[in-house]
Amino acid sequence: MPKITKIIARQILDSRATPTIETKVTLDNGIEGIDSVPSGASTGKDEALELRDNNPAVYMGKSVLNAVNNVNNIIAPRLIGADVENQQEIDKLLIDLDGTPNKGKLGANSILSVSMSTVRAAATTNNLPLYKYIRDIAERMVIKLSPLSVPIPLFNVINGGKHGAGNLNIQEFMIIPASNKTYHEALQIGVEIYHKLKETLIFRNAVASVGDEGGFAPNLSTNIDALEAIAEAIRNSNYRLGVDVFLGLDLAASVFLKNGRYQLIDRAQAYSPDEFIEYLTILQDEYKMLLFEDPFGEEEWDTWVKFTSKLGDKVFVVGDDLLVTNPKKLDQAIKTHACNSILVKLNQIGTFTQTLEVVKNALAAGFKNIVSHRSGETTDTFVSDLAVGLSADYVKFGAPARGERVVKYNRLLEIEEELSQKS
Ligand code: 2PG
Ligand code: MG
Repeated sequence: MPKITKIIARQILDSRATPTIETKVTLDNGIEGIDSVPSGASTGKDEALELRDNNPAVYMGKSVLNAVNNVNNIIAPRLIGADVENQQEIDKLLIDLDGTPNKGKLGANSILSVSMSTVRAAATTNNLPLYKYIRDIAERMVIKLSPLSVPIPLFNVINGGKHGAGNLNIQEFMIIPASNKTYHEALQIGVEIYHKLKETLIFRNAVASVGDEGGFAPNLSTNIDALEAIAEAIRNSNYRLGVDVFLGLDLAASVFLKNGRYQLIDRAQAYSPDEFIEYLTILQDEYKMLLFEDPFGEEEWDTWVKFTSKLGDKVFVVGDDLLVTNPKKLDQAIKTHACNSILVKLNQIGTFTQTLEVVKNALAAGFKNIVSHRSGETTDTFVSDLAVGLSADYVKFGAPARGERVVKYNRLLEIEEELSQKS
């Protein structure tokens, strides 16, 4: 029974030059687990609290020294001597130590960094790949998992909204390889279309620099222009839209919902909720859309319900800001049929065990689960192993470009190879 002997947190940087927290857990057999936590830009209002120092003189208020201090001086003394294999107990202790519903006292960033690092240290001490250890925990929690395989990625190839240049309202324009592809085939599709898209954007005289998630942040004037550029890139590739590859959108619609209406740059007049449902239905048909994430505001439950009853048998209607990986919100969505898929983000809820509990409930209700990064990332690959361990239906790790995204895709390649050698 390996015991925790040391926990040390540090402030490091994420991919947006913003401080975040990394924690190292050491065991009595010398084994270490190190993980760091990501950070969102378009956050749901009910996410667990990300503790920042808010001192404008230091890193423009974004430093996380209080969160670091909470790990080193409040959490560590309580966890020294704990059995690292008892993750549920560890997470319960972290939750109790914080004592607030949204981890507002110690910060979800400090709590999660410890939670992830203990899982990793326990996996290593058991001589197991992280995904396998995660799967073993999930099985012990009686989560209904599909067979072990590497999920298909959703590639966010154009970054708009809060991740882009500020011109496009829609946050993520995604390409989705068909589900009959293997992971490495899907990766190749994503990469080849990504390069074709760059050519297409250059041909259109649109700037081909990238946004927060490695997708292009072009100076196009409408959201439809972005979809057209992607459709053209696919036509110029070896793949067929609607056969080999589909499209998806994360609208993060709360950002452009103003006074009950959805305001896109594509037209002067804002859409009423019903008109917006109609608009998305047309897009679905024209662009072979397979997925809509946060198509409506996070409080607009009635609109979600209408949309899901209309299109839910054709597309994944994904709750991200709507559900914030929170069991109560998920419950509401299951009861009302507001969506049919959940975006799973560890730092929205703040511990490993709670994340698995949410996934358990989602799968029991027949929801699809998509394991996701955040727009502010580190080179941590925990989410790759989490996705495989939980047999996620999809992963969402951004574009296949930029180190903090690519490292996650590369980890999946490694796992795919390992799994194929075993079978
Ligand atoms: C999202 C995410 C990740 P952020 O909205 O799905 O792509 O963005 O991390 O900024 O919330
Ligand atoms: Mg989202």
